[in-house]
Amino acid sequence: MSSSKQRQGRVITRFGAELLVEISPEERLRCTARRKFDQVACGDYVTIELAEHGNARLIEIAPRKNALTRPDYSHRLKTIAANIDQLLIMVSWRPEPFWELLDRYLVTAWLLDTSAVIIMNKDDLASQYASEEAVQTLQEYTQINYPVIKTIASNTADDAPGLTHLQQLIDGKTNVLVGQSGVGKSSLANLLLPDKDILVGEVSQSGEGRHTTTTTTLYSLPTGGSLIDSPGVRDFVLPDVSAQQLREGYQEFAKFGSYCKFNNCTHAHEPGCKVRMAVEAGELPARRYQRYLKLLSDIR
Ligand SMILES: Nc1nc2c(ncn2[C@@H]2O[C@H](COP(=O)(O)OP(=O)(O)OP(=O)(O)O)[C@@H](O)[C@H]2O)c(=O)[nH]1
Ligand SMILES: [Mg+2]
Ligand SMILES: [Zn+2]
Repeated sequence: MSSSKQRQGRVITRFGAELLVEISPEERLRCTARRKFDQVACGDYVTIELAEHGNARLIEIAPRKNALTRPDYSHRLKTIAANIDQLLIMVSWRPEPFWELLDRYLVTAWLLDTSAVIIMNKDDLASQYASEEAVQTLQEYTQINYPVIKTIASNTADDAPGLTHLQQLIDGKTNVLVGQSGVGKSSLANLLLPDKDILVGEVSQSGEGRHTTTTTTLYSLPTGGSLIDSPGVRDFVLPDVSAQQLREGYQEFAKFGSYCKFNNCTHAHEPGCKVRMAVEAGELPARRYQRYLKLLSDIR
């Protein structure tokens, strides 16, 4: 029976047409994927078939709950990770925070129907590099109810601030670490996975990490759930979003936006816009709103 040669598992990582699939905590198998499975990605649930000589091949990808995508060098959308419960969006004080990128990831989390956690790493560098404006900008995310956790990923697990809180938030979920290159994603992954040895980039004078992460990899968390470390980005372009999706992705607008004069209000220039009034009254953070207007003009 061929079915006795079939196994189900989850994709841990992919190198071209080669996949590493976790069948159980004790068993991992290498297998190959044919071209029709070009979109298979880290986090996919798959069925593989064992062949002779220890070879295995992919025969089915289970329907996905969601997928995080990014355009590749030829501007084709590539799946980074599939079946995600939560985005861990990391920024740092150096490289300095790229707030617009953070906002795009927050909209993406809304689109993918995942929760989001904002991680401000390298908090040891705050006194040296954090401007007052940047500190306030970060504080504004707390104000609009996103969990914000400050970490020092270069510390050891014993004296790493925020780690316990973060562990509680990621427990049992499939979490993906995203953010600019060099912010410390792999360093934090090392802290959360003490028995792994994930390569971390030593930042040279040019600011370029030498061990920059090049493949997305899923790691099982000791307490259940998993953590996916992904390569850093220079930029992250929103996948095709409509103006409506963008404004819905700015979740703090919702409680004001339902009272706007026009029910398709873009919250940009319309009369009777309650979102803009809330911004003017200081009830919504103005900087977030300005970034929203920028993203709105980008998609038009
Ligand atoms: N001072 C300080 N340095 C840190 C901290 N966390 C990480 N680093 C350093 O930052 C550099 C980059 O860390 P990585 O973990 O490789 O960053 P990354 O986000 O995985 O980068 P990519 O894989 O290129 O996306 C390394 O030199 C780390 O040692 C921190 O909390 N404080
Ligand atoms: Mg990395
Ligand atoms: Zn409005």
